[in-house]
Amino acid sequence: MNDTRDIQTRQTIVRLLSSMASAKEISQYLKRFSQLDAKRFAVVKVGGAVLRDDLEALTSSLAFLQDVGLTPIVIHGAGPQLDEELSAAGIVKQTVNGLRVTSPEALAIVRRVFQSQNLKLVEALQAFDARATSIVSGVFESEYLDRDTYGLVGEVKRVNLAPIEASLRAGSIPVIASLGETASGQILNVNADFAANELVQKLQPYKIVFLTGTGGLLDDAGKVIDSINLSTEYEHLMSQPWINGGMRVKIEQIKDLLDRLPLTSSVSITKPSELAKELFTHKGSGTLVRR
Ligand code: X2W
Repeated sequence: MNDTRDIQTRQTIVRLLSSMASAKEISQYLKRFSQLDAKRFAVVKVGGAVLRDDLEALTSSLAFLQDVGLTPIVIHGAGPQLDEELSAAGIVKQTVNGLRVTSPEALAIVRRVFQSQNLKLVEALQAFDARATSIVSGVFESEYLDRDTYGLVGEVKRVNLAPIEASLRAGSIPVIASLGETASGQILNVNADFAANELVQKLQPYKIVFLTGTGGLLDDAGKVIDSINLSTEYEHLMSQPWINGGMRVKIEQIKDLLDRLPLTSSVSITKPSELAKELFTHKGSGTLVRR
């Protein structure tokens, strides 16, 4: 970072953060995060809807983290973009248990869309003077989930950190697409929440953040729920008629993720413009899910 940018960045940081919390509070978090090994800081999952609707806030929030010396690991989906492109190609959407049944014709489009969405974020970050590395293969070693049911859909068997570590060593934000590949090199469509889950198990990061369009899990009145304690609230929550399909899958996945992590782990669901608030203030933002 050059001197002018350094000063500008500091000023931006002071302005932004002083509106959120005390300097003491923010410094505590900054210190804690900067003492962590780079790959243990944060995994940030970005839904396709966020790439479509909130790219500017996403880019500035991620670039901001890099400016304060923290490099998040970004894994993204592309669900709505895939819906659109596949439908434009005349491929009718079919899902089983929330997963897209993927034919060979569909896979060609899935690969193209993932690549273009990945580059869109990387280029937006670079245009913001941030360093970012596009990673669209080589991370998620996969096998067919159930070929008869889902077609070319993968489940992750092993996470290869080498491309991510190389990016982090260069101080560059790894931007990872959720495409998998089999041992014989067949590319497979992997649900981005599943891929994020496996990445988190492998890295055991300090912060796990899901960025969504809604900025958190919503209650029956459409208001963001502050926090959920799965050990006492899971059954009750899942029995509520207003929990829709997408949210049900999300809560189940987060439960599965937290069940496999230390008890102290938590997941934050927020929106891009509130990422810094979530990371650097006691109050946080969005929904905090604990075990
Ligand atoms: C997902 C991958 C994209 C994704 C799909 O085809 O939609 C499967 O369902 P979001 O935006 O994070 O939902 N893959 C197998 O998960 O994107």
